[in-house]
Amino acid sequence: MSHKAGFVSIIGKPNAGKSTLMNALVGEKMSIITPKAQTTRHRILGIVNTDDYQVVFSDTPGIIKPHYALHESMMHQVEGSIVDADLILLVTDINEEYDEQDVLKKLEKSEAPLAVLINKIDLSNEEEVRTKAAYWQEKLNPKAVFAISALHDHNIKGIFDFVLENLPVHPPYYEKDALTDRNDRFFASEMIRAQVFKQYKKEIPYSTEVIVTAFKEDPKIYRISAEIIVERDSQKNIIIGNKGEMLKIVGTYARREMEEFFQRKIFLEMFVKVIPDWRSKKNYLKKFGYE
Ligand code: GDP
Ligand code: K
Ligand code: MG
Repeated sequence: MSHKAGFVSIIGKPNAGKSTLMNALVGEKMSIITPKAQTTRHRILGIVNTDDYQVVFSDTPGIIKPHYALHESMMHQVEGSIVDADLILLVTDINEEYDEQDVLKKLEKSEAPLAVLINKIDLSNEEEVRTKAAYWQEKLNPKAVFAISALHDHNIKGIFDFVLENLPVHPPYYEKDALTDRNDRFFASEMIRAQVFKQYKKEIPYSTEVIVTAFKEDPKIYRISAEIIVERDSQKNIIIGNKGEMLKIVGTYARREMEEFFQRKIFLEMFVKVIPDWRSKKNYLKKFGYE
């Protein structure tokens, strides 16, 4: 018996359900999920291991036209994951329009086998599913088309079986106990960022970055310090809220998520800092981990 291993790239437009799918496939809350576009800013690996195989899924930012240096970094990460891919899963929302070429152009960078996943079929009907499946078959001639609901775990096993069938014979790329390429600091900052996306409106989530500045692991408690970075003073006031009440809400929910994720008590302190136009400044982007 020969060991299989490979990279499986999950790509698509913003909000198609890529991160929900990734979490369903790996069985962990690895990627943050919110109803807002551009929640995912990095390529995040989720690794599934058995004795016989190692599947390395890449969750990626939704494909958009870049408006900031930040977006350019996000799109480079998508392209990197497509170039590396042994297999590509294109996630589409059954109700989204697909007239422009952004996503399809990116796919031209790879000859890896492709499956189109028509997601959110719980919000649609059989006739629409048939129409969309025929549309994708005609448009991209993929190796397979799946109708799924990532949120309701519908047909996820079918995708996993397809992935295993199409995975190359190869030794493992990572340690066989690795679950991801990201560290605990990254996941802590993502859990705070998820709350920023959920609790604030308009441009606030998009103007915010979260950096974990200290992560101290005591046996019974993790002590975490984080900076919430925004672009303007007015945004800082909104993040903090009247008498600090908004920041307190963010901290409470983020702490709960962390306690579940790390299976530890968490002490969390947060500071809000203004860095004008950080999204357009290459030096800050680099410092924040966007290559
Ligand atoms: P991403 O931007 O492509 O990573 O999408 P997310 O995974 O963050 O999901 C965007 C939104 O779509 C979230 O509110 C999800 O709960 C929702 N969503 C994802 N999959 C499904 C699905 O199968 N059915 C429904 N109804 N909603 C879904
Ligand atoms: K999203
Ligand atoms: Mg996402």
